[in-house]
Amino acid sequence: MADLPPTVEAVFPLKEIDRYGNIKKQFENKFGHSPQFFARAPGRVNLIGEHIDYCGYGVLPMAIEQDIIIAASTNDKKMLYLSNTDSSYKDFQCDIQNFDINKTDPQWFNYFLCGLQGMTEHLGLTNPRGLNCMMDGTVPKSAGLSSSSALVCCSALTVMHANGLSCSRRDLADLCASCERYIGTQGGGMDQAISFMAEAGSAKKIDFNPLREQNVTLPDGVTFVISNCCVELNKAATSHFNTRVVECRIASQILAKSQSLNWRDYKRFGEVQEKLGLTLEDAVGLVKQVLHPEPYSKSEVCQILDVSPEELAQTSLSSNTLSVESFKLYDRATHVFSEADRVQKFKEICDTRPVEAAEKLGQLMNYSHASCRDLYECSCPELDKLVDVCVNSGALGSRLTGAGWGGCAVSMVPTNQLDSFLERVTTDYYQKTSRGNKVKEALFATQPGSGAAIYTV
Ligand code: ADP
Ligand code: NG1
Ligand code: MG
Repeated sequence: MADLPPTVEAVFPLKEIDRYGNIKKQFENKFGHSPQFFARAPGRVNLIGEHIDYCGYGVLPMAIEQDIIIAASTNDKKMLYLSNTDSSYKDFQCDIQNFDINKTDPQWFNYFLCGLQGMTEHLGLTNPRGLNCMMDGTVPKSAGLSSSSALVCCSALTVMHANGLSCSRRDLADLCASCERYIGTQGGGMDQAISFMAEAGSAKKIDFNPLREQNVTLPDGVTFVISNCCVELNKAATSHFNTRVVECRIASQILAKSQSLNWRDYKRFGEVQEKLGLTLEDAVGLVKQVLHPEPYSKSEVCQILDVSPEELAQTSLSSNTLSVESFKLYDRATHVFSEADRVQKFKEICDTRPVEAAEKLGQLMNYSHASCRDLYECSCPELDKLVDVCVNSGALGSRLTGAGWGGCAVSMVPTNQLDSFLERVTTDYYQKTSRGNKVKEALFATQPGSGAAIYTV
């Protein structure tokens, strides 16, 4: 069936042979036998549409070459044995059916457990097989390229295949979006969707509820370049991410209430907009009319929604945002509606190819970054500096990608200026900030890569 993740015999591209060979060798050293199969799931770069998937709006990512690979075999001991080729990630073992996912200390193996638990529940596995796994990752971690989701997706795929089962790519994407929330972050479904649905050579417009995808052909003559500002932020270890999710939820509920809707039925801007039959432009107008630009205190929110703080915790907060006291509803809502509009415009330009298409796309990327920086406040000084350097080095557009507060920028660069762009960014960001030794893994051109797959041996 075309919709299943491909299961292919392990004939690897030449440049990958050494990597898979090394993972196999490390697996054999650890477990004393050869792996039965490999699972692979890629990270992604989001070209535009930041922090809007969990509000119900479409996004425009593409898979990258960097990925998580798991070499695996089954065991009869009902145990999970998990190792990593990077020895800074310590070995982990637990009963395959009996474990806890720690939300307050999100260590690496907890992301694997998210995939394991999601798959076990989804497939109704009453008797899952024990697993021996060796993991290898090349997605820069905590840098907005979705190393966490690549890991969760790869884990789910491993569990599925080890138990002789199959599941469509769409179901896998939906289920992994849900089960990554066991780690505590209340994200949307962008990362898991592109990891499973990606096709080499094409970016995708991904829409949600229900999950849908369309190929987007990027303009000729430009190359997308990723640059990591080298500041890391683990989204599950802090409340930055969930605070934004919660601000959007509360703003949706206040907008719904202002229009006499039953606000308890609403959690996302997209649902409110649809119910009211508004365009995105109308929705920005409604924000101006209903919300005030100054931050809202928790007591003001409680007063508007006519609930106690305890009730607000139930209707709107997450466990790690219970003590947040100030909510910037106006700015967050304005970002989401205007960013959703930029995604639509970006797709339209890719589809219709007007004159100066690449320049127009670049401008949308620049506006997106400004909105993330100023309205959503999910950038950081190093990332802002890097985006400025990218624009001054010849990028037609540059913006933070992924959740932010550190991590990567994505820039659209005329292919005939790629070499000079890379040189200038190296000098003006990496060397000037004493990060010159990191440039090899931090700055690279990228192409739309392929989606998750199983390789049998
Ligand atoms: P990202 O933006 O990369 O998704 P997150 O903060 O969501 O960042 O997740 C990063 C976490 O994922 C890391 O702290 C680590 O626990 C886990 N992780 C990422 N890559 C690997 C890897 N190669 N091996 C083990 N764990 C990894
Ligand atoms: P990263 O940066 O990959 O952890 C997160 C969310 C996405 C999306 C982006 C911001 C998860 C698993 N991922 O990505 O759903 O909201 O931030 O656009 O929560
Ligand atoms: Mg992540």
